[in-house]
Amino acid sequence: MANKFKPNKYKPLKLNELKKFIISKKNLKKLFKNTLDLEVKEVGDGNLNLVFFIENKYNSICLKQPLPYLRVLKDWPLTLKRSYYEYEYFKIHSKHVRNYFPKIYDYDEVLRSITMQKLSPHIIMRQGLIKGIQYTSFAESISTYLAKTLFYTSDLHLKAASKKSLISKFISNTELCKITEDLIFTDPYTANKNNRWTKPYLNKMKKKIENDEKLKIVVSRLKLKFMKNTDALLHGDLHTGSIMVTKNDTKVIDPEFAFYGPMGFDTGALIANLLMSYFSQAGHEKKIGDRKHYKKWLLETIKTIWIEFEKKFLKLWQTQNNGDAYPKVLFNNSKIMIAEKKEYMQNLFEESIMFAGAKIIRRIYGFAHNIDFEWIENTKVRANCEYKASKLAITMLKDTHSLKSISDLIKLVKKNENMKVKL
Ligand code: SR1
Ligand code: MG
Repeated sequence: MANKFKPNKYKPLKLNELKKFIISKKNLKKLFKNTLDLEVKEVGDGNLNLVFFIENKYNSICLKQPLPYLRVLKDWPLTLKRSYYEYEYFKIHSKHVRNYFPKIYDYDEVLRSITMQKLSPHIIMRQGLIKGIQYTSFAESISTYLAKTLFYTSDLHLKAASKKSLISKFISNTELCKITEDLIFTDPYTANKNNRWTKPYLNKMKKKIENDEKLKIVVSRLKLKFMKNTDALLHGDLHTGSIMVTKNDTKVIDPEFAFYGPMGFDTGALIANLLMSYFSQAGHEKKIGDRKHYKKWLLETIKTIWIEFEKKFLKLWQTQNNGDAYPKVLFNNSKIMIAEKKEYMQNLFEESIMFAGAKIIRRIYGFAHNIDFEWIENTKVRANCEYKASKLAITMLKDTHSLKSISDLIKLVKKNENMKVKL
């Protein structure tokens, strides 16, 4: 049986071929002392890929394989090359944030599969948040992750030629970027057939969004930013379903949307998803008010993430500023440079807030929704939560300048949570 399984062209792996695949690859076979008792199962429940677990008593690994279409919508074709971008993202950022990734064991260029450590006892963060679990080390970890991944791949750290060569590696991830361009920045603002929302309660709000010309201009400017900015190598889909956690460990997964883009898109994705978790809590309470402390923790977490991210990013800028942007030869921590850095972070904050707003709208009125809201069975309660989140998102997009700091955002979040909603 050994080494017989060497396909020379792509095909989706079947459960009964997995063992043969593992055994055919030395680097994978050696992970298990004995391959006779390998157990395999398919566990994928995301929108895009096949995911398998392969284990015995010595080890457990996870194999992710793209399909040439969306797993959840088979008539939507999608490039297989997305796993290459995922693998490259892991490889490039491993230099600085290896601890925040699962161990990667193999990339198969034919089957396009990535085989990695099976994370255990980690769970998908979104599910933990729905259960009301506090992840007290998360803010510390993810702020480091964001500061390092964004800073080290930016012009502040890299020489222009190195950065351009990285850009060229990811420049063709156009199909995945197009999903984002359509699903986040266009479809929710129009009457697209893929959209859905909690009917009938949010019908009026959906119409309002479609008819709001200012909102559509703001979102279109944001889309342009997404398409043309090349600040740093982004994860591209950094929501709480792309993060696995235990109480004291954080791992980032699923970077197949990776591309060079505006930094605020990654920071914004995270903020948006924590905010949606916050607004969904009322729908997961067993009795009124029993998530009060949890909600407080969520807001503190959002605040700490931003404050720590800013601190860590600025520290890197001070100590690792080897890039061609703001060359050291011109500035030596001068007053004007300190002011410039402050302005840079302020712009990044506002950009993050705006991307976060767009991310919230897409998950309530677009194609792909979040289980934070979806798992609230009572549709009126769900719509109530979603309405408050939408109102916040619209302010974040249209009135960004009124939010000068993360504390301003938190204040507004609390105000929206307490608003009386008539649906
Ligand atoms: C068509 S794929 C829908 C969404 O799933 C991924 O997680 C991305 O967020 C994408 O937009
Ligand atoms: Mg994903």
